[in-house]
Amino acid sequence: MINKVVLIEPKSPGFHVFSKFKLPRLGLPLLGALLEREFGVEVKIYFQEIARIDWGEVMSADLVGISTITPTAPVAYSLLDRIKKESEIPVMMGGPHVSFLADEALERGADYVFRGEGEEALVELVRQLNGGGGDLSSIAGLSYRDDDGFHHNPDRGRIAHLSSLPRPDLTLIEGFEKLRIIPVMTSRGCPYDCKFCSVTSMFGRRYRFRDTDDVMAELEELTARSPRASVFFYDDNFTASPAHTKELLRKMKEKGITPNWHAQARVDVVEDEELMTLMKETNCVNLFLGLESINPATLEAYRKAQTVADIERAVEVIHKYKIRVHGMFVLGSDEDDKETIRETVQFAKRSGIDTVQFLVLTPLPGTETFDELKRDGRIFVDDWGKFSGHHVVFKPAKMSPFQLQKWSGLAAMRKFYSIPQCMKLGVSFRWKDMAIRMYAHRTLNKWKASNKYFVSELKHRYKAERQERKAERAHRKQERKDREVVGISPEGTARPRGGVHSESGHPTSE
Ligand code: B12
Ligand code: SF4
Repeated sequence: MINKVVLIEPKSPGFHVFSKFKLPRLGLPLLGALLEREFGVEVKIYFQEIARIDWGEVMSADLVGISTITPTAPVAYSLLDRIKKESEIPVMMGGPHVSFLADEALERGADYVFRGEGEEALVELVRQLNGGGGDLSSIAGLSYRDDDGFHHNPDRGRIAHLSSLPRPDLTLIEGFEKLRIIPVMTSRGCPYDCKFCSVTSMFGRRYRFRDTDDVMAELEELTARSPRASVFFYDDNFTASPAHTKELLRKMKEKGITPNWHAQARVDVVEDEELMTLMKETNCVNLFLGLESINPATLEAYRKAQTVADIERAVEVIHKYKIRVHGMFVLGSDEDDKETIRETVQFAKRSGIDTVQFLVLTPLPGTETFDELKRDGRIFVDDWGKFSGHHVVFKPAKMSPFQLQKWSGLAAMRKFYSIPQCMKLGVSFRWKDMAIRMYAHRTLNKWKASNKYFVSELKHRYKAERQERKAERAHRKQERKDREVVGISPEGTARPRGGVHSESGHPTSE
């Protein structure tokens, strides 16, 4: 009988620019609320970023669940190892990493892996574990192990009515009072299809939203409990249905529930003036925009469905409404080189974007980018902890991994968050912006210090590959000369002199 369930969201492996803001994903608080509602079980959630795991609690649970995204997978597996070594408690895993790599999680020792949305499958599993009858093979979306090996049941359809679910219960998280930003999610899915993003394979392209009254009830409750906290709408594209978003914002305005709020949106948000006005009136402080690049070929390669002109206009219009812009860029497409990266960084500095995130293109399981780079043998790092958007883990087309690391990601952010840039803001009395940039500057220094080894490895590899190429060129030149001397044409059948193939595929010099 399942009486107690412990759920864990593992810690990030390193620093990122917004490490300071502790934000849990909503999956576990939602699943916890559901388990309480359906089975009346005791649920405890550990979000490792804000609370240490109490191992006494874990070891006294009847079922443990671990949620993981790709960069947190190594920590997730080490937690799994410990539970498996010290107990016989069944462990289940879920989240966007294991959803696409269920075999990996089963091999590491997980008993159950939930692929995709976990709510309905979890209820079915607990019902069976409680002796409710049925067979594990009937639970769609579940992968599991038994004496016959690993089993992957067929995929499960996505939840049609999000408002049939309970509201995520943040109070189940140990130390929830420390959360200064409250997450709320009003929808799932995204109608777009960006090549590097796993949202659509996880939550679908059909945009599903919760009933507005359901969201309002949640906002009312959360803002009453934490009147000074701001709200972060986690929706991947908060304004994908402008009519629906406006309905919610009108209700917030009518009821006077207008905490400071932040959301993720696309550049097309500025096409609707009424929407922009309502956003401002309800206290939208910050919009997180997936700008990605100002290289048109890269935007096309990512299938971003936006132009550089759209980006410029969006930043200008949003600023007119006195809303801040957090620009998120992804550098390193097969169309990017040193120049396009430099131009993108220059654009960010020039355009007046308030804060930025320059991520390195990262092949995340479940994306076309991952499938393509893996198929072509271009992924050369196997530590999932490095798949954080801050490390180069694949071979770019127009530069070496070291060059991409050097020019983009944190290096690009260091330019944006440089001391002179901070001083500039200070001189124009933009104290808040200055403080954020100073903080980001310090975090970047910490990142640099803790990733010295990774970067120097890339550098040595780059040097070695450059030397190999140089030697190869010299070797070819010599070969041409030799042919000329003995009178063989370049197309002739001279004995090949290729050396041992290096990992990069370039023959090494003999
Ligand atoms: C909010 C958010 C953030 C926040 C907080 C993140 C955090 N705590 O990790 C911030 C802004 C800090 C952030 C940062 C990053 N994020 Co983010 N983020 C999100 C976002 C928009 C919402 C998360 C959420 O609450 N989802 C809603 C809940 C309901 O879904 P869920 O938690 O996945 O749970 C469901 C299922 O997965 C499953 N499930 C999950 N766990 C479990 C466990 C069990 C036991 C069971 C049964 C089921 C189950 O059931 C749940 C209910 O259906 C998602 C996109 C998305 N739509 O999910 C991206 C997303 C999670 N982020 C992503 C990425 C890549 C990042 C960054 C690496 C990017 C970066 N460098 O900035 C960082 C890494 C942060 C870190 N922890 O190391 C990717 C992860 C993909 C992957 N394979 O790793 C996502 C999916 C977006 C994408 N583009 O693909 N992120
Ligand atoms: S990157 Fe944003 S717009 Fe593109 S598919 Fe993902 S969530 Fe949608």
